[in-house]
Amino acid sequence: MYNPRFEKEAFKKEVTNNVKTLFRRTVDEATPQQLFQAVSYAVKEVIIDDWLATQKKYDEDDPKMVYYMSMEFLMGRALGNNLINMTAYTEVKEALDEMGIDLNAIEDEEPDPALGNGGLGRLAACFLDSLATLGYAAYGCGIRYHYGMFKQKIEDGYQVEKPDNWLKDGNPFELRRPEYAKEVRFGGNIRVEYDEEGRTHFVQENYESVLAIPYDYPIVGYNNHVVNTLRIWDAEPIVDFQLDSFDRGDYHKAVEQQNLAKNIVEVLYPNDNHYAGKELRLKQQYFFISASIQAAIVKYKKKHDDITKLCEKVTFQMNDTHPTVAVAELMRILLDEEGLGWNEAWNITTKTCAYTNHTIMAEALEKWPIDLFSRLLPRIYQIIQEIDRRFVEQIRKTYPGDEGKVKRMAILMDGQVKMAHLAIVAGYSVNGVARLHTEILKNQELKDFYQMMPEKFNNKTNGITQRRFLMHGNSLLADWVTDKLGTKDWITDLSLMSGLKRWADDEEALKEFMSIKYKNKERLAEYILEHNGIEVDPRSIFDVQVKRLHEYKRQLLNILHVMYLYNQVKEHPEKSFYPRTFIFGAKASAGYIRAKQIIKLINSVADVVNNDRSINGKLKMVFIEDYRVSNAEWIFAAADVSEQISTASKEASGTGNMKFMLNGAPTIGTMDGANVEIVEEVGIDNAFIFGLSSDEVIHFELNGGYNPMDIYNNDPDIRRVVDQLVDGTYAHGNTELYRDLYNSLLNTKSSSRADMYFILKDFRAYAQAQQEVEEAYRDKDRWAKMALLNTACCGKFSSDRTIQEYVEDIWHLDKITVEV
Ligand code: 26W
Repeated sequence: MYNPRFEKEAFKKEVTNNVKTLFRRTVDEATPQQLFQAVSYAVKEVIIDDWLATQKKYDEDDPKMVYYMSMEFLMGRALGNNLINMTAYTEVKEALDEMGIDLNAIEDEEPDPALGNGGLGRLAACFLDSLATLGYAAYGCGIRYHYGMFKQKIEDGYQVEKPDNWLKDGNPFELRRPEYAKEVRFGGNIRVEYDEEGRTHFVQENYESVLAIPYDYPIVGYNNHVVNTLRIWDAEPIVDFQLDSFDRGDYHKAVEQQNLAKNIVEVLYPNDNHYAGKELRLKQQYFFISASIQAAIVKYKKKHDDITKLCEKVTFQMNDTHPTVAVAELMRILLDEEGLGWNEAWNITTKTCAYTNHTIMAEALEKWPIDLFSRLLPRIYQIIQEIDRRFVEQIRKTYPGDEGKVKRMAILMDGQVKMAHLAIVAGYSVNGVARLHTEILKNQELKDFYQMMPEKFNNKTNGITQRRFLMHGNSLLADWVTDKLGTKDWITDLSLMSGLKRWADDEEALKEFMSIKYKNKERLAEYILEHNGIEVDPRSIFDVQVKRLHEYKRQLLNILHVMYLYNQVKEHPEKSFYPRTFIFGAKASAGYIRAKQIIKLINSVADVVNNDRSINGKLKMVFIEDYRVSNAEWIFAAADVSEQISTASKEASGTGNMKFMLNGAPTIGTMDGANVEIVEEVGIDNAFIFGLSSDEVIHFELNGGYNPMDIYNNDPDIRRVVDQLVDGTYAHGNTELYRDLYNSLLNTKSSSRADMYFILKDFRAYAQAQQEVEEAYRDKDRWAKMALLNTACCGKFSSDRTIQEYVEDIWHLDKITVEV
């Protein structure tokens, strides 16, 4: 497709000129990093035209907008994605080729922006892509962390965290907007004043403050000229450090404000699903929320003078409880700055805020100690007290005499502020992220709330963007899909993928499909050789588990099964065994000791297995260092088998599962999260499902767990692998290295319940399912068909579908079109 805005000669000239003005160099002299910058600025130039046009259109049409409030946006690299969405990838690649520049190499120079941990952050990024592509007005609101998710190095098998200095060379796509700076206040005390009319005013005194400076990133929609904005806030001291404050004896205060500004945005908390109660984290939350809400109100008031109609133009979507102070900050502005009464303010707030829950893991729930919270955010705390007082009154009215309800549902209880309760009480919508997850919320975790306000609860099954995870990550398959469907429309309507079903029995098509998979496996094999020094055979089954490391995700089940297979292969060399490569990728939260032991164990087993010549390379294991968005794209493209083996009920949705499916990898997994819906779409015969159901898990949990010793005592194969954790097999004779993992399974010493995540309970069923994977893979035609059907049936899992549902059921946004 000819794209006049990326006319080759003009683009080449632009790049050459950028190299000259930015770096005083010629193209030949420029470093790859400099070329990346020069190319990015040339692309940005075109994006800005659309950005301006989009903002102008918003000004004219005044559509309702969603502010997607999130502590995390795991964007991944922008250059390639922007080129794809501007439909200019091929042209630019050719233009650069003619200049002797390799676009792929240039793309590799871009730091992978990792302002997020895992699923929740990447979901936010996919949502922004879909919002722009569907033509909805949206802002992403977040934090410009100076250091994103740490870089992971593996040293001697252990995870070592290195800082991710992603801004060190500057970021070509960002735009600093000091003219929209906002002040954010912390601490101090609240003084009550009365005016002539007897109205109360709350004045915050002796506070510390920082200046929030927005940086805007363009979010390019696919082929529609829509460019939305991700606005992330940086912090600066409110007044420059001045000597005269020293004279005034305020030296200390000046230094403190300086430090506050520096610390607040310094680093992303690398915790996934674990609440640690750190004061700095609460500061981060209030910092970006206060700035974002203030900015949203200013923007609204520019066009509208009736603040009570805010909900007609604005929705604040809270990505988990992390942004939930938004509720109280909005109340504060309405009460203290707009001068509304409580009922009026509450009425607006409860029509404007909505909440998404992403986890039922108890340890993830944010419950701030009241003393910390009230000290840091005194006015916000007052407001929450009043919200709580009124809510408790309402509980007592609805359930007279039932103080159990009050205890379970109050926002303030046992010295804590329960953020989820605040979000539910103030939100007009509460949604889970997959059907099963939403049912568990309604029937277990949030049962009391569901009974009292059922109308708020709804499900929005997650999705992923096919632009990044097929077009960019797997261009061979993307082109094949276009060819087979005879249209490119699947790029914005993934339901069209079902048209591929008619190729499921076509021998030629199946061959093509599998040969693309093979090429992607070769590409990954090269990456592995380069990064791990391990040779893997692309003809072996690529069995992949990539995701954050967490006990509930059960990487340990996977690894114990590899240990079991290894025992089998050694013991029965005569038995046929289809060669397999087990691929892992995972970051562990820096303070999560057991997760880090599991990484060490993966690497230890890999060492033994990969170096055992007696097994003829039948088994290989690879731990891919520094799993992140950019290498994920290649990994999904190359996977044969998708490991989704969480303890049923624990994984809210999963989104990696959808990326594998899109790329033609059948799932081996439990009936958990969105796996349930994946199986529904693709058919039970095209997946490998095993293990306890979520009802069974919940039942066991309500009855104090189960006794893994029965299994250990009666299943010699299981007993053997469990014992191998402490007999030195994988630890050069050290019997203590994995003692804690051993104990966690059998509870001989550990304090928590034995085998909390039902690893031994599900082991046999898992091994059986893996056996079925092997048999299915041996039958080439059957496997190819299964793989193709996974791609063909993935239509539901586009984030375009998810966003459309949010729009229809929760946000009620107006579609806009932009012409240039
Ligand atoms: C307070 C610490 C903390 C940090 C992050 C608590 C909880 C989180 C997130 C909710 C963890 C997360 O990323 N959850 C994942 O969200 C995805 C998107 O909805 C789901 O697909 C995953 O199942 C869920 O684990």
